[in-house]
Amino acid sequence: MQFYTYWRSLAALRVRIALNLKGVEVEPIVVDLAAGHQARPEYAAINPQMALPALIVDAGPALFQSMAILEYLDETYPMPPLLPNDARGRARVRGLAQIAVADAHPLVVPRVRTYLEREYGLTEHQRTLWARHWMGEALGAIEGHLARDAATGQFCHGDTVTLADICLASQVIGFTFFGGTSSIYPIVTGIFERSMQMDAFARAHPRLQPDAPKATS
Ligand SMILES: N[C@@H](CCC(=O)N[C@@H](CS)C(=O)NCC(=O)O)C(=O)O
Repeated sequence: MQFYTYWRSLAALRVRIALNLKGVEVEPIVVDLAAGHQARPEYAAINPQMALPALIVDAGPALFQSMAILEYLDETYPMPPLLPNDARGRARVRGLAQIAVADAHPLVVPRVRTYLEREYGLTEHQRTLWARHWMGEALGAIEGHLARDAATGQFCHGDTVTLADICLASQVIGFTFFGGTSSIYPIVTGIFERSMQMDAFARAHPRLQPDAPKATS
């Protein structure tokens, strides 16, 4: 399987965590989003949306959209399961995940930040405030749902990892990219820290990817 990825991509991060949890080996192919390489014809031919991630299975066409890829992986590599076995539980897990993936993340992707700059002249600082605002709103909403529901356990839904924890991790890490501090969301923070103690999450961290810029002291 070829996995089109970039260190800073939150959507690719979600898939990386799932691949690690399932023990699935892939061949990573880096598409440099900062350099705009997602718009190159060779990548547009793989994913006409010109967004990461994409996963080529059995010679393609590529799978696209991180949630669709996560569910594909869960169906084809059932252990460990990433969705509860009851309909209500699955609806809750998907609901929590979608607050991050469907509501917040789309507002902060490079093409939206570029549009805000090009069409409205927003400075980098203003674009960062925009992104931090929407990422924080989502974390606040997730915190509210986690706080009020007895189904919350060591993780978002009970005591085992689900899709919701994967999306929560990408949301928290993304928030920090824009200068946010997630400690004001204590339940979210507890679940994030427990998740990051797991090897599958820790290894997937953007800063640990081979294409990430080297840390400067
Ligand atoms: N909803 C999509 C988001 C895909 C997406 O926008 N990915 C970002 C990186 S996290 C991207 O490649 N953006 C390219 C751009 O905005 O130009 C998913 O979850 O896969």
